[in-house]
Amino acid sequence: MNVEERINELRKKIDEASYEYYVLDNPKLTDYEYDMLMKELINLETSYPEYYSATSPTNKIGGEILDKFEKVTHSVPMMSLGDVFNQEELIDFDKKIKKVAPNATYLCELKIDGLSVSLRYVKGVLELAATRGNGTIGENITHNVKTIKSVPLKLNSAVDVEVRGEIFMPKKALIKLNEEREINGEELFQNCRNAAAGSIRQLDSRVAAKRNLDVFLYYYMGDIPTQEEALLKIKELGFKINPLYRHCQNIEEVLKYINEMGEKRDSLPYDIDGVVIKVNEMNLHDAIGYTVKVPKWAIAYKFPPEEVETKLVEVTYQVGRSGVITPVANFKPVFVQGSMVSKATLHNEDYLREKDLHENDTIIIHKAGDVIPEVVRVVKEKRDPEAKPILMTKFCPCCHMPLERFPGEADYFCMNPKCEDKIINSLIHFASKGAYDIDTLGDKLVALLYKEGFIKDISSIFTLYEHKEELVKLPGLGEKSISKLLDAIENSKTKPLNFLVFGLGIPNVGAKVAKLLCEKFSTMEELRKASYEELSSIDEIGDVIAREVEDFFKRPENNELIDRLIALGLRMDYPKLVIKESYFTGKKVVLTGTLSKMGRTEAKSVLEKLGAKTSESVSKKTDIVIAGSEAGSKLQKAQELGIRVMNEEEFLELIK
Ligand code: 3BD
Repeated sequence: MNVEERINELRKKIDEASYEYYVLDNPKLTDYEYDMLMKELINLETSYPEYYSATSPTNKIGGEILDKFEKVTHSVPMMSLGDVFNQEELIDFDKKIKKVAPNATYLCELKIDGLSVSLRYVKGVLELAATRGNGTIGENITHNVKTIKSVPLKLNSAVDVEVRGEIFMPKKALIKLNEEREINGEELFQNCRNAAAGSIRQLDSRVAAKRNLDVFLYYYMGDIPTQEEALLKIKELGFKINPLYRHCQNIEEVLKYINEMGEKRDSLPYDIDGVVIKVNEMNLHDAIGYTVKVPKWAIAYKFPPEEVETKLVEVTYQVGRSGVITPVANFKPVFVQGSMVSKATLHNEDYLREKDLHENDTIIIHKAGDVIPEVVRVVKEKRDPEAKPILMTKFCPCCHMPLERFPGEADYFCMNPKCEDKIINSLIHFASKGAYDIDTLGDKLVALLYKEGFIKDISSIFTLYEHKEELVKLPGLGEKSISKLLDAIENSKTKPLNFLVFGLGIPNVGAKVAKLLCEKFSTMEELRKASYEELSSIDEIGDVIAREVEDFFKRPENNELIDRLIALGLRMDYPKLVIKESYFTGKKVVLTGTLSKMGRTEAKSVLEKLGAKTSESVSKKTDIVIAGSEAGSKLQKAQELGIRVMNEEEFLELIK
């Protein structure tokens, strides 16, 4: 078998395995076998770029980055759906249908809570994926949709076809994503739909590729007698359809379906917000008709968000490591959408005021996007007329110092640097996963060691061994657990600098920013003397962060802490890419077309080692475009913008 044949064979095998895994949810290969095939294919494609193919499964990892979203006009507008909220309204819908089409039956589907997408295939190859937009004009999101594992880049037959469906983020993927975002200090997504929308609106497809999006298709554009056959046709083409659809003969069966799905709702791995009921027979659709953009032959039955009543016990206040004060509603535990909850954040003073809570109030709780409990409202009718309103505290719940709220800010802060809760929470943060990650030094142990006077600041964690005799006597601890703890502390000291920088708790410096800082300033010595100008010269770092970092390292107490950490032997450097000074150093380079002597990944890595920044799209900021054979629109754009274009020979000459 020659190379080309092997490449084709690998692509076919991987496509089949992906289909079994992601569409059928029935893997036939182990992860290891799959990874080995993928590895071999990547190697071959890198060594033989002449066999590049836009539909190769290696394209699933993303790579394309856009400057902006392009508008696209749908070949046929995407319609809207009317909705009903109860049985009566649904029975009304049925009556109207039956007047015109007494023989109609219903095809019921789950209403996936995601965002609509249209996929266009030309000769069996995915050519365009677009959002719904206003129904007529949407946005081109092909680069991101290509990274969705269950979306075939190529169909089994070379047909021209358009299908539509709903992109969604599975519940588990949202939980995982929010955990990461928490560590990185990024805002959490409130629900699966927002997370899916935020992910599909990424210019960088490598970000979207990591978001575990998925899509159920439900609409086939073509001649087909029934919606049920449309679903089967879509499935046959190789797409994923939601398996929980049902063909109902009458409205009674529809109501039964709705009730069953309502029961199932919590246990499904994705969010649904209702059921869509469609007249199954396509030849009846025109007779039943349309109102502007809304078909009269279909309707959405919306489920109510699950709301539960309970009693407010008290509002308490938490002190964050930065001193930020968060009011928290504590209520009688209730079961909401699959779990017991007893607390919900009230965010800040303005939010608290808006909710208008009074002592002992009866309150309604729901879970935003199945994850985060929220106080929806107070049941005013059940309020004791004597009850006092609950107002934001003006004093720190821990150290009792007056709080400060700065103009234009929503939060109150405890400004006392000696506030114990602040210190304990910053120590907890330092030891936590994602930061210095000291195994076995959990939240409760940090609090205990602080209260008992063994740790006062970060550096004293590393001198704990001096107190071993006393530590083993602490309640709940013993020789064994203390030895384990001390070992874990000692072993943590070799972590690269970025974990320490994150652990220090500089305002606005999350895990990601810490890494960026260390990539630029590879040692603590360099970082601590970096100026505002140098800091803000990092692309992703803006004014605010640059100012915070500079301020942090200007403070003598912080510098003294760092000096102590250096003396205690913590690692103070970040393993840096060794950059060889060259023609490319500091230049922004875009690769396009096919290089004959080198794969794309290799070329990129060579350029980065020479200090170039590579990017996927040509803009005014690009310095050089390296154009291999069959370079297309990027080359054209470079020429339009008057950017230096280099061919492969020149490139190879310069990197010799
Ligand atoms: C789903 C229209 C029709 C083809 C019009 C009957 C309104 C969002 O799972 N069928 C589904 C789902 C959505 C649908 C249709 N079937 N339209 C459907 C749908 N199983 N979610 N939608 N849409 C999709 C919408 N989206 C944003 C703004 C306004 N309307």
